Amino acid sequence: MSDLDDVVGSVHAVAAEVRANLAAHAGGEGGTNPSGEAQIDADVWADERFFEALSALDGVGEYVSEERETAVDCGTGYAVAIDPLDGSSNLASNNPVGTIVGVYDAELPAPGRDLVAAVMVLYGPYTTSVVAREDDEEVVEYLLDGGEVRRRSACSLPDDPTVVGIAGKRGERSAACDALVDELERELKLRYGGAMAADVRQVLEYGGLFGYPAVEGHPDGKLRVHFESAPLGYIVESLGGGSTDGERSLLDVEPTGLHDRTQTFLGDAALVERVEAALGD
Ligand code: AHM
Ligand code: MG
Repeated sequence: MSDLDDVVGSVHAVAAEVRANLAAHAGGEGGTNPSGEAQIDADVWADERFFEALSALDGVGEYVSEERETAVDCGTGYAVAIDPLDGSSNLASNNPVGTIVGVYDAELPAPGRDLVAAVMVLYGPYTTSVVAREDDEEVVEYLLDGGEVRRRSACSLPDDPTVVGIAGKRGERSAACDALVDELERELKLRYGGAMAADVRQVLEYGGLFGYPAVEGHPDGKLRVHFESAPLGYIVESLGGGSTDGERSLLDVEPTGLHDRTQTFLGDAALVERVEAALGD
C-alpha cells in the first residue's frame, strides 16, 4: 500500500461513516468558519472525523481544512486539503452534499500543479467517489456501500455538452458574465443544485459547464482554491476537460493564503475557452 492508497482508503472509510450519520448532524448549529460563513454541526463533526483519520497516517504531513483557520502539522508527508462537507447548506432541504479532498506534494499555500491526487465524494441517493491520481491514467469512480468500496467505472467527459450551472443572480455578476450566461442558458439545459460536488458530477455525466464567478459580496468568487477549485480542476483536467479562473487554468492559480478564493469554471474544454474569451482581459 502506498501513502496515496492510505489517504484515499482513509477518505473512503470516513465517508462511509459520514454518510451513515448525516441525518443526525444535519440540524445543529456550529460556529463560523475562517471564510466567515456559518457552520452547521455536520461541518464541524465531519471535519473532526476526517482529521482524526487522516492526521494519523504516516504519509500525511499537514491537515488543512475549510473549517480550520490554520494548518495542522502532523509530521512529514503530503499536505491534505479538505472541504469536509461541501454544500452543507443543502442538508436542510435533504439535497446532495459532498466531500472534496486535494492531496498536495507541497506545503500549503501551493498551486494545484502540486496536486498528486484529488477525491470527490458525493452523498447522493447512493454514495460515490471520483478519484484522480498521478499514478493512475484513469479517473475512477467507486461506489461506497456501507463499509465496502467497489469500483464502478472509469470516468470520461462526454463530447457533446448538455448542461450548465453558473452561480449568482443576473445583475450581481459582471455584465460580460451575465451575457455569457444568457448565451449558454439558451444552448444548454440549466442544472444548478448548490453543492459543487453534485453539480460537477452532473457535468461529468452529461457534459457541460459549472461555474461560480465573481458576484457582489464575493468579488473573487465564493469557492476556495485549495479545498474546492484546484482539486476539482485536477479531476476535470485529468479527464481532458478544462478549468479556468477566467484567465488561466485553476491549477495555475497561485494562492497566498490557505482560504483564498477564486472565480471557478469547470467542464467541457471548448466551453472553458469561451469563458476565457468572454471574461479574460
Ligand atoms: P460550502 O463548502 O461552505 O458548502 O460552500 C461551497 C458551496 C459549493 O458547493 C456550491 O457550489 C456553492 O457553495 C453554492 O453557493 P450558492 O448557495 O451561493 O449558490
Ligand atoms: Mg465547499
